[in-house]
Amino acid sequence: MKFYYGSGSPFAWYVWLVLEHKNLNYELNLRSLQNGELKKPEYLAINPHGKVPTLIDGDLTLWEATAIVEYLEERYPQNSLLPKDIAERAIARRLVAEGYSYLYPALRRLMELTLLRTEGDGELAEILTTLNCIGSELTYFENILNSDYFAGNISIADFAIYPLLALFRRFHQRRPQLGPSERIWPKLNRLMQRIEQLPYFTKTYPPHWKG
Ligand SMILES: N[C@@H](CCC(=O)N[C@@H](CS)C(=O)NCC(=O)O)C(=O)O
Repeated sequence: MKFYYGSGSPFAWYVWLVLEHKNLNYELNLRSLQNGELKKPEYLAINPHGKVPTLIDGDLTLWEATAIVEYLEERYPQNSLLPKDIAERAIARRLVAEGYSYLYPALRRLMELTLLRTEGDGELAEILTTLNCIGSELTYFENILNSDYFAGNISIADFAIYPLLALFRRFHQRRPQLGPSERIWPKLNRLMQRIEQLPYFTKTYPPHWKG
């Protein structure tokens, strides 16, 4: 398998954690999110949207993180990341959708207003509104996290949501004046620690976040 990812991309990180959890062999291909290489014909030939992640497995070239993870789960059922119970599986999938439909767009906006800019942050009022919106989403996830993981055992929900939480923590590390996050969402913080203790976690850490 060939796995194309970008450093710090939450969608790619999700797939990467799943590949590792399932103990699969893959070739890692790092692509820059900034220098335009994702929009070159060579890359567009494998992913018409010019985005990461992309997975190539034999004759199949697949993009869209959730589709890739569903494929991996069906094709390589070992170390399953979906609960056995049908209702619980639905809830795990719902959590992934909620993370990507509500939390991610707000995080993306926050990044556009701050870390992705080359010359100074955007309007403070808009940053604070966006932080508020992220805060509501995190409180929602905090309130429904009632065991070690979101859906009982470790599942797709934890691996989809963890990179979003890590992105938010990184924002606070880079902009400490805008307030810490750990105190406010203690259960989410413990979930992060659990994921970070997984034996393969360090391997998946975004290269440009190291050091
Ligand atoms: N819906 C896609 C989203 C992928 C996505 O937005 N990837 C971003 C990185 S987080 C990307 O490749 N951005 C580069 C670009 O748009 O040029 C998925 O689930 O895979």
